[in-house]
Amino acid sequence: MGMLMTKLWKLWWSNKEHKVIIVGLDNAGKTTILYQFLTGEVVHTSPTIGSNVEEVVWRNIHFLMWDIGGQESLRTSWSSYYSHTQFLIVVIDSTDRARLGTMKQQFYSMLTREDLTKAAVLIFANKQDVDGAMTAAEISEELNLTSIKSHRWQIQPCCALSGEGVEKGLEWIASNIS
Ligand SMILES: Nc1nc2c(ncn2[C@@H]2O[C@H](COP(=O)(O)OP(=O)(O)OP(=O)(O)O)[C@@H](O)[C@H]2O)c(=O)[nH]1
Ligand SMILES: [Mg+2]
Repeated sequence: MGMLMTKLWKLWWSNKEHKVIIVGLDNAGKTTILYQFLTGEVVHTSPTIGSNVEEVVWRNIHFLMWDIGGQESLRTSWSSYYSHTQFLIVVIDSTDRARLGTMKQQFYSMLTREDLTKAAVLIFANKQDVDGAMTAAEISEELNLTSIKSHRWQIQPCCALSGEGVEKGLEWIASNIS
């Protein structure tokens, strides 16, 4: 009986879908990251109008990932995706110093949302391949991440084009499934 229960539990757990939403300003690399997760390859992207959704299965864990368009006119609609979110992925273009403040505002306003209180937060410091890109440590300091006590969070440098760092982010997410 014990064995059967264990098997059933494992089956149920592996079939359970974990909701992930991917946000960030336009051009940050969200869609590129989504398809890295899905295919391990770079796809040609154009700015996302609305959202893309894909089921990503990684080490037998099922994720339903929503990649939401980041253009200014679309940001007010982000909140319609929040309910039941288990993981929030924030993608930052590490070359875009000028708009980090805008992203910070968006991010802190998200952290106050009741429908995101249970979400763990992964921040991708993307485009690390570009010379002069801000490091994860710089971004962390700029966003004052260490002050965040309300959510579990992690910052991960990555390059969505080569895929470097992307899987590490997924590993962190997997290790924070509750
Ligand atoms: N150099 C470099 N370019 C990247 C990287 N990741 C994405 N890009 C490029 O950045 C551009 C925008 O990528 P997208 O994935 O479409 O960006 P997005 O965040 O989905 O943008 P919206 O859909 O408008 O919100 C594309 O030209 C990508 O090829 C990276 O790690 N390094
Ligand atoms: Mg996109």
